[in-house]
Amino acid sequence: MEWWVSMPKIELHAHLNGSIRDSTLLELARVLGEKGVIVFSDVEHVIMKNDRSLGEVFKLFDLIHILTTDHKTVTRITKEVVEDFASENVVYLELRTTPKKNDSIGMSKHSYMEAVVEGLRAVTAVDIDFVPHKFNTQDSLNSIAMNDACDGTKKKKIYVRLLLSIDRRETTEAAIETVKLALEMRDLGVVGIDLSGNPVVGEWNTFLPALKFAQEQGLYITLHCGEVLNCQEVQPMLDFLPQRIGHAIFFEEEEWRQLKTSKIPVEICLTSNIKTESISSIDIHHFVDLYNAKHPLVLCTDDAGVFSTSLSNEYKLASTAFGLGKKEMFELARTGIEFIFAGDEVKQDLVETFDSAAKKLNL
Ligand code: 6MZ
Repeated sequence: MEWWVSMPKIELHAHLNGSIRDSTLLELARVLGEKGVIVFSDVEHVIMKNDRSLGEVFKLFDLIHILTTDHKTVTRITKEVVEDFASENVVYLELRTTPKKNDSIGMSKHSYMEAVVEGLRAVTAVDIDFVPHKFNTQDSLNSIAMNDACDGTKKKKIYVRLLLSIDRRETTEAAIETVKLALEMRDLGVVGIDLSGNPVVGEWNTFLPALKFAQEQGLYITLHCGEVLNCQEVQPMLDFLPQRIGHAIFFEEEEWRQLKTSKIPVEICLTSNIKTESISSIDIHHFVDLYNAKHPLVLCTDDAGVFSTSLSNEYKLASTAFGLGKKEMFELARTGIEFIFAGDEVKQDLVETFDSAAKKLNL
């Protein structure tokens, strides 16, 4: 197995509906095609298209949401996405998703999230730890003790924590509803809030009250920041001091300076940035500057399904494009532990996982 696959990795920026297998999307589309809800041949073409502008990506999400937004499907894709990440040795996954409301099928934001949690419970291929230990009761389904299978062999183990996304199309009230839901679901592994969605839609001030409330309540926060050129937003977002930001592409000189001083960790999504042409070529990607400045950063997939990538592939790509060896890439992955939205116990367990992998991989 190639080292970029076998080494343990930490995924901190993965959107649930962007991480679905193509085969699952096609199957769902075929079923809706047979019911006459969509025209399968039109949709097949859109799903299989490989290069998309950022605007086209958001059109695709509207289509994906038509295919996936019922409780059973949400449960299914959650299970599959977790198992896919675990199969490439992701040992800690923060999965983010936008709670959705659809009255016509009796879906509330709460029931959507229950379906997601049901998907976590349905994971069988690996051992999953998704309930923070302080909330873990004896009859809780997830447990570290499960790690030792009856036959003495060890199953792979993955930690999963959830972030609830506020979509930039939402109102202040809707955003606050999402934060309240996150607070209610803390005992089911919800640890924070993400601000995402089409970056040319909506305004920072609309979301600020909800984000402030989340911050006051002790939820972790990550913001999509500088994904497009927007002179009004980057500065207030950095001033807000989120625990992490995603992308950080369109920054002015003063904003780079502020970012580096604040040491806010950046979630870097190479393939996503290249495929959406937010960055014209990988050799001018800001990864290089941030890496050389020893700024905290973590490689992530963004939307592994939509961009046909995987976290292993992102490590391979960075290694090749920036001339970094196996040891440097392993160390880069390991530093991700510092930026996760989980407690010291989880961090310590991950340190041990990386230590033992270092021995196995001769690092
Ligand atoms: C901003 C993105 C995104 O939440 O339905 N999303 N937001 N920038 C990106 N870069 C390409 N990729 C995904 O997953 C899909 C949703 O995540 C956000 C969008 O709001 C998209 O609708 P969920 O599980």
